[in-house]
This record gives sequence, structure tokens and C-alpha cells, in this order.
Amino acid sequence: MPLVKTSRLITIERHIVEQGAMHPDATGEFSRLLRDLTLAIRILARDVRRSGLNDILGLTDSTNVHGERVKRLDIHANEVIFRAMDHGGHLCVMASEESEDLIHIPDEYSKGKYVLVFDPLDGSSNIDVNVSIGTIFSIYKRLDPSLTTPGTEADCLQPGFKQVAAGYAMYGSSTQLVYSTGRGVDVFTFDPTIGEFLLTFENIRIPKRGRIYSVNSGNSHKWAEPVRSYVRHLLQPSDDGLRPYSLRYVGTMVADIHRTLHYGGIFMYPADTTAPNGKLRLVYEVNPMAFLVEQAGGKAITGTQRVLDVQPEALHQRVPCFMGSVDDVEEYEHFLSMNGSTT
Ligand code: P6P
Repeated sequence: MPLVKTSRLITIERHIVEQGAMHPDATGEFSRLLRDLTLAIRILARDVRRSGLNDILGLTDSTNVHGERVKRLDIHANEVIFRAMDHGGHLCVMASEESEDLIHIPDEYSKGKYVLVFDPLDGSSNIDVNVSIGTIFSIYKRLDPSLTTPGTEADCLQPGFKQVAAGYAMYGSSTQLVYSTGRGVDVFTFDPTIGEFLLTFENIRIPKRGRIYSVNSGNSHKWAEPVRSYVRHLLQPSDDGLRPYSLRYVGTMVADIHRTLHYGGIFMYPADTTAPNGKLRLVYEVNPMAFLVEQAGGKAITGTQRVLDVQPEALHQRVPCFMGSVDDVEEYEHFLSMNGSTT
């Protein structure tokens, strides 16, 4: 699978303008919002690359809303995104994995019609060992775009099918930015020699079926029977050679989804006996990734429904997720239906 598929030499700024021009009510405000976000991502790409060199690593004495010890780079990433996005006049409110409550736009700045929710540094447990980490983001229009007042929690708790854009940056061997505004998924790779994100893969199409499954098997003793029997099935050699599948699991959702988009297969974070709703957060992890997977021609479910149809009830709520190639997700749904279970 060639990881470059485009004949056009185009920067992300140019691409954003082109995408904006395709939206009938484009005012340029959305393009400027995305441009500001790419500035934050450029800064984080630099800081993550440098993090091994200066004393930005190591545990803080603080913990985040989920009781997890927080690496200083998480807090730094949260602040970088806030400072890049708070004054552009495009947003009415923000929400982040690293902030328990809403992130309000300072009084001195005008309020726009968009909402930004994000995970500033996904995979932070991998920061210290130079494994890919990333930033995940999702953009909505506020519920009443005519308002110029501060946004509310309801603006952040919209179902995923309302997203106007979603994407992620992956800070790995190179820094890549993958995003969609609802017209397919495109990949940009950062060229530090010119300071630009250049289009490197146009319109990713996830294979209809893959040969990789991606899950933390260390939790298998806690899974419901449908998940266990489905994984046993994947490991059972088949006459057509399609099975056994290979297990690939980075432990950074951005990296595991990036591979799944290109190579196909299925990524899972199931519910289990100690995590009845799984681990991943709906609003700023599972929804944006489900949006991208569907835009690339894949499928994303919670076990009981389409991820993008879930009505969020809380900023940090968790949801089980199974996403990737259509045939793989639907094969899992078959195991669910056989077991009459819903997880
Ligand atoms: P586990 C990283 O902490 C994260 O939020 C996702 O990026 C990743 O997919 C998942 O958690 C890994 O969780 O329990 O397998 O370590």
C-alpha cells in the first residue's frame, strides 16, 4: 500500500480553502478556524519532537479528570491549543480531555459559530518511549449559529453525525495531519524544511476487509462472550487463508486508527467487567475517529448502535467501540446477534 497517493503539490492551507469553496454557505470563517488549528499542531509537532531533549517530560504531581497521572506534555498541549484557538473569533466554546469543565472563550474575544472538542495529546502513556502520539479534534456548528453569546455544554454534546469536520495529528516518524470536512479523508505530511503540511494521500478508502485486529488482549478475561468468541474466530486458520488475523496494537488510538484506515481490519475497545462503557471517550476520541472511518468507507459501532448516532450525555462519557473495515465490523455484529448480547 503506497503511503503516497496524490499527483498534486498542495499545502493544507490551499486544500482548506478548496474544501471551504465546496461548502455553499462557506464564509471563510471555517477555513480560518482550521488554519489556526494547524498552527497549534505545528507547535505541538515541534514540542513533541523536542520533548526528549528538554525537561518537559516526567510526571506532574497533578492528575486529570479521569484520575490518570498527567504528563507535563499533556498540559502543555492543552494550553497551546487553547492559546491558538481562543482569540480567532470562530469558536463559542471548547472542551478537552484535559479539562473537567467547558473551556470558555475569554470575555474580551468575540464568540463565533463553531465548537471545538479535542484530545490534546492522545496516547500520552507512550510519550516517554518515543511511540507515536497524537492530537484528536472535532468541530461542530453551535446549536444556534445566530447567537454571539458564550457556547454551552449542549453545544459540545451533539451527536457525532453533526460534526462539520474531524481529524487528528500523529506525531511519529513524521508528523501527519489527517482530516475530513465530510468530503472524504485526506492526509498531509509536515515538511519541516519549508514549514508546510503537504498533501500526501488523497481520499483514503479503507479496504472492505482487512487481516489485522487491534485490541488490548490483556483485557480479554474481562470481555463479554461475543467479543471473546469473535477474537477466537479471527485466530482460527481458515481454508481460504484469510485467517488467522494478525494482532497490531500500539496503545495510541491515533496510530491504531491511522493503520486501520490504510490497511483495513478492525480496531476495538470493548466494554468489560471493570469498564462497563469501555475506556475511550465518546466526544473527543470515538466520535471524530468514527467520522473519519465512515468518511473513508468504513463502519463504526458501539455494539448497540452506530457511534455517530449516540446522543452524548456528558463531556467525558466513555463508550465501547468497534470500527474499521465494513466486512470486519459486520462480522463482529454477526457474533453479537448469535450471542443475543449487546456489547
Ligand atoms: P489501554 C491512550 O491512553 C488511549 O486513550 C488511546 O489512545 C488508546 O487507544 C487507549 O487509551 C489505550 O488504552 O487500556 O489499552 O492502555
